[in-house]
Amino acid sequence: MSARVTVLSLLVEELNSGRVKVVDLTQPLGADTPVIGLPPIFAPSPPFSMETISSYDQNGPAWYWNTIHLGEHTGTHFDAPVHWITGKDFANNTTDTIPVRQFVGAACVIDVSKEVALYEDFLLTREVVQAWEGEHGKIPRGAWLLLRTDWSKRTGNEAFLNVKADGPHSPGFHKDCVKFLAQERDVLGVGVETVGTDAGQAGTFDPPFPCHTFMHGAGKFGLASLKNLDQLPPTGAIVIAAPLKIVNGSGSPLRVVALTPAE
Ligand code: 23J
Ligand code: MN
Repeated sequence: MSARVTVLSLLVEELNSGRVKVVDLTQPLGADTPVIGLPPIFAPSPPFSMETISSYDQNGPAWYWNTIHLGEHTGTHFDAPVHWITGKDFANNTTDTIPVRQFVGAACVIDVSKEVALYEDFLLTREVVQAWEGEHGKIPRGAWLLLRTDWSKRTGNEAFLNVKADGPHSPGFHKDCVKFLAQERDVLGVGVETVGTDAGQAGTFDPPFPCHTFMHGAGKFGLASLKNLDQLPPTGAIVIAAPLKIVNGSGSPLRVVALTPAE
């Protein structure tokens, strides 16, 4: 008697042989994790902090554990549609109600790292996406659009947040591109290497924060502060991104992993 061969038993074989790799797209989460800075008229998100409950001591002689305190949108994190006012009235728009099917999706990776190296406020346009589609095929419905900028290779919070006299500078999406991806390609959402899915200067755009406005306004998701996008092919990888089941949560830190063909 032998077990039935299924796509899942084949996947296990491929994982065991190394023909499929698991890539960690997650930044470490700790006190040094950079947090988005907003104009001071708005409430800030606190930095991550951790306090020991016990450490094999009189507070717990055989166990070690901590309490953590953090904003939902800290480090590598998931943005739910309810995060933005444009997404507040959708059904199943919170971390605890999004159908789990949506936590697994194909990845389309657009590499704009060369453009971003030359211009840190680079915005992805619909034209660049369509040129990518000419080479790699049409973005399938329900896929993550991951923007590879190599921004995660910046070392230190100062270079990563890149705040200047006129505010933060980092790449993102042009509003027409966001509408195209959400409405004409029906993506699951967008994932980025920067601190948020909007460009650093997006607070000055019309409308402000167009990526949040139009993605969440279409019931779509966001993934921020990803890394290792340079280890993914343009197509062919699968992303697993399941936020914590926070009741009424607007998002959560999470471990994001990709399954990708080796080589
Ligand atoms: C609140 C306000 C503006 C932005 C954000 C949060 C994020 O980027 C986020 O983490 O969702 S731009
Ligand atoms: Mn967020």
